Amino acid sequence: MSSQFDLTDPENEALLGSCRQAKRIAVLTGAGISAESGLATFRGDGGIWSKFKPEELANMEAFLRNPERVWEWYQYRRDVLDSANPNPGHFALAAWERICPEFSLITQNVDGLHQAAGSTRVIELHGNLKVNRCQSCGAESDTEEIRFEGKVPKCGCGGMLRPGVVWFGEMLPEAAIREAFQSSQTCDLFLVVGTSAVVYPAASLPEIAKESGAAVLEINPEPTPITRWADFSIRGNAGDILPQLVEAISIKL
Ligand code: BV8
Ligand code: ZN
Repeated sequence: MSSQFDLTDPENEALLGSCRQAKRIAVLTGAGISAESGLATFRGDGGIWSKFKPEELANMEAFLRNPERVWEWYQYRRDVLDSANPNPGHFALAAWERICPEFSLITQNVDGLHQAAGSTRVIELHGNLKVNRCQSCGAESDTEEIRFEGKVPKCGCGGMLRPGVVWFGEMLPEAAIREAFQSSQTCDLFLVVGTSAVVYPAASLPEIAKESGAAVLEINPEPTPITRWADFSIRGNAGDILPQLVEAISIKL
């Protein structure tokens, strides 16, 4: 499906109307919005998980069983991230935030590209790849001086450091999930961009928004479990569609 978003299609008039009138917008993004920045998604062809199983790497048991293996994977992802930049999809959401009175950007991504694009109200549900956390005392540090080169990095207290991301089976950060639920319950437009909508509790947010009366717009080249009940579903790449959408509702990028 081409990503050409046909502005003249009368069906899009209703969509553009919802976007123009929206005063309170919440957005949920997933790995798909960073695909055009060259970062592999989790479940698509060649996706990160396709080589590994989440149970193999992104959970505490795997870390305690083989911390070097888990660190090797996260260091690889940090190194890839060093040469990744925000793409037009990230910049379009940052532009939209600047003109919308209430705009919450809820992300499952741990790559920090929304902040790099200028988004300021970013809720990171699954943590951030560029943070380390101590297994023993919980102290957090950034990754400037910490690199995995074969030995598990240690905290000043002697505890093992782990990447500051949320693993399967782990609670999401209290404040992040509270704010995310709050924005989903009060928004009048909820955008779902670049997520397969299979990871909970993040995937429950669009449902909550819908039940609370918001219009739900999905942007994804593939259908997802949300497609069948979303108010609008655009088949296309976020980096193409979002700039056209914000242009159409006349936001200067
Ligand atoms: C938890 C961080 C409470 C690490 C990740 C019900 C309720 C509560 C929990 C559960 C539940 N059911 C099951 C669970 C457990 C589990 C879960 O959801 N499992 C799933 C797999 C069934 N959830 C949890 O464990 C969560 N914790 O619930 O705590 C608790 C605690 C104890 C006991 C019970 C409950 C923690 C989940 C967080 C896991 N951490 N990542 C890391 O990154 O290494 S998850 C990982 O998946 C990433 O964060 C990723 O963001 C996330 C979701 O994936 P997507 O972002 O959607 O990426 P994906 O590749 O799947 O899809 C990409 C999409 O983009 C595709 O649709 C594709 O078509 C599209 N696309 C591609 N190109 C483009 C595009 N779209 C637009 N433009 C493009 N160019
Ligand atoms: Zn410590």
